[in-house]
Amino acid sequence: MKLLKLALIAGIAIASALPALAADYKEEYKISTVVGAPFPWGLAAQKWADLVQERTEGRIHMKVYPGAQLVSGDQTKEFTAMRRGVIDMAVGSTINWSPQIKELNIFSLPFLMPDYKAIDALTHGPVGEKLFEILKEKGVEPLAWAENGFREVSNSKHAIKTPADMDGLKIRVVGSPLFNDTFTALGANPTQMSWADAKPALTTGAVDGQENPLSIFTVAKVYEVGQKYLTLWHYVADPLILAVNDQVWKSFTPEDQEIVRKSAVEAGAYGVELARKGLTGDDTSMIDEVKGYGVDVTTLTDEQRQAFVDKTRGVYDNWKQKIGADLVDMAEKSIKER
Ligand code: X2X
Repeated sequence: MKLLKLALIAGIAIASALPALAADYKEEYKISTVVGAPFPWGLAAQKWADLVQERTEGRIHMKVYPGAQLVSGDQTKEFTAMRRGVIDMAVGSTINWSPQIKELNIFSLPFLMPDYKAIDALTHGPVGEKLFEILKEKGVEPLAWAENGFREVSNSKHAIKTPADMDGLKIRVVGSPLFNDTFTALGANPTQMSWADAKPALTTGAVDGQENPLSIFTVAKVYEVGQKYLTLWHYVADPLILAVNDQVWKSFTPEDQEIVRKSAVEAGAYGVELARKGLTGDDTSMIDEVKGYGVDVTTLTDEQRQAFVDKTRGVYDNWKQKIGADLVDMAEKSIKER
């Protein structure tokens, strides 16, 4: 009896001296994304999983589930599912999480961010920090930023050069009411639907147009479903956030947390690089690629762009209040000082 007690105490002592054991870990951690490889978004998620697999020597095995399949295709439910632990991790668009986190609508304020430096000034400045604090309060551990990209508008009818060209166009938009307001202000007829429903709706002509980054436009071959006219207007951009459910995060040892975080930062930076490929500096090969598919590409002059800014200013002002004027002021300042 005494021996047994001793053995037990020794056992407990050994167990408590050990860090949280890999044996406590799940066999698989599910990462939700809306699109998988070869989209930059999916490649970033895959890179995250690969780096963690290698660096933890398989202790943490992460698998990408694209197509928002873990939330039955309803990408606007992704954040809630992650918070509740239905999914373990996500590489999610700020747009898709904005129904739950109103502050994430900041990236969807029309014409807030004029260029890539402006996106970086937000994600890597005080605005990004504040947003991560908010996400932590909501029960997820945000680790890093990646990027979907500047969202450009396409349609099947005619070139869009002025707000009047949008009159009555049926445009598929994503899941935040802010998008409805923006397109309504421009005279278009917005319809909210998931990405899973978007391509079929474009194919049948149920909608005339859509807005998405060029990496989505090309990889998903959106030009094949009648989207002959594309306008580069840079009106909003959606960063992606790499995040982990809070309970899952806390179950990792400090050493493994460090690996998962560092890998997320690297995978995110890789994703940003891919998302911007052919769209920055001297390399505009992505635009040539799109033209090569027979798409009529319109680049707005500053004056033409201003007409869209003016038309959506009321939406901007209204949503600035909804998002939080302090946060938007902070964003405006970061962009000015970029
Ligand atoms: O649904 C979209 O348009 C997409 C793929 O860009 C997002 O998930 C925000």
